Amino acid sequence: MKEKLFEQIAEAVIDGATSQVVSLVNEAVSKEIPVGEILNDALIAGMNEVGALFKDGEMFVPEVLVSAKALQAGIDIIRPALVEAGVKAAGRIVTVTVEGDLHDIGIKLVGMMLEGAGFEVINIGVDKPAKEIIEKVKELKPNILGMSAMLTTTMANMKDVVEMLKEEGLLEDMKVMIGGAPTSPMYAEKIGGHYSADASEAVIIAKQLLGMA
Ligand code: B12
Repeated sequence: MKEKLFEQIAEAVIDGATSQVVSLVNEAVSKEIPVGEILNDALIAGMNEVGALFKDGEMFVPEVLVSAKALQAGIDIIRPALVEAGVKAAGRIVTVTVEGDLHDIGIKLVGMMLEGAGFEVINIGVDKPAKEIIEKVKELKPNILGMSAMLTTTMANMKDVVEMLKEEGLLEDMKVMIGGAPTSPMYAEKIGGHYSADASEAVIIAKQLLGMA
């Protein structure tokens, strides 16, 4: 039964048992379970539990990183199928983590879900200063810029990027999506972006922004 398998995969992510995640995800794929379900109901479910355990002080950063590595190994297996499941490129999205911030697990998940939904996604990395982000936007001409910040101290850098985009007239043909723990719909509205709480919602918002939903 797939529910049992999902539970085992989630457990393996929580335990940071990479080889177990790999073999269980391979098993799920060989049973032709839809990759979207493997991602959401098994892998991300496990990582969500890791987040909850971390919040409650029952897991610590090194363990979280081991879990994240196991999660990544699982994601790597289903990535080609996820991308294939998407239709033709629905638009180009550039993703980035703003200056001062090294967190990229969340934004990579967002990117993967967007790829799965048919978008072309280009991640330009972490700790990127506003100027560099603007240069990349000019070069890559995305339909959407997706920015991530996980620290209250780095969140403000998103505002600088949006202001520079406005100054350069780049917001006329492009939308900005933001996310990450300290951000909120109110903050997004304040700076002139669009918020989404998680990777699944990011797909819905991106489609809405491009008039596809
Ligand atoms: C893993 C982790 C790390 C790893 C990062 C590894 C990596 N490669 O990403 C390491 C160990 C490096 C790290 C370092 C630090 N961290 Co840290 N970290 C975390 C942790 C435990 C999990 C984050 C994570 O990956 N979650 C899993 C993913 C899937 O979820 P997510 O990131 O929230 O992303 C989802 C949504 O937010 C959303 N989303 C995210 N970005 C975007 C972008 C867009 C466009 C959209 C649409 C959606 C979206 O969609 C994602 C998928 O659903 C969090 C705690 C937590 N519960 O969040 C702390 C946390 C974010 N870290 C914290 C801190 C303080 C730090 C350090 C300062 C610690 C230190 N003293 O050194 C450093 C800062 C380093 C730096 N300059 O960035 C604090 C931030 C507090 C704050 N409010 O500012 C947190 C909240 C922990 C805490 N409770 O104190 N961290």
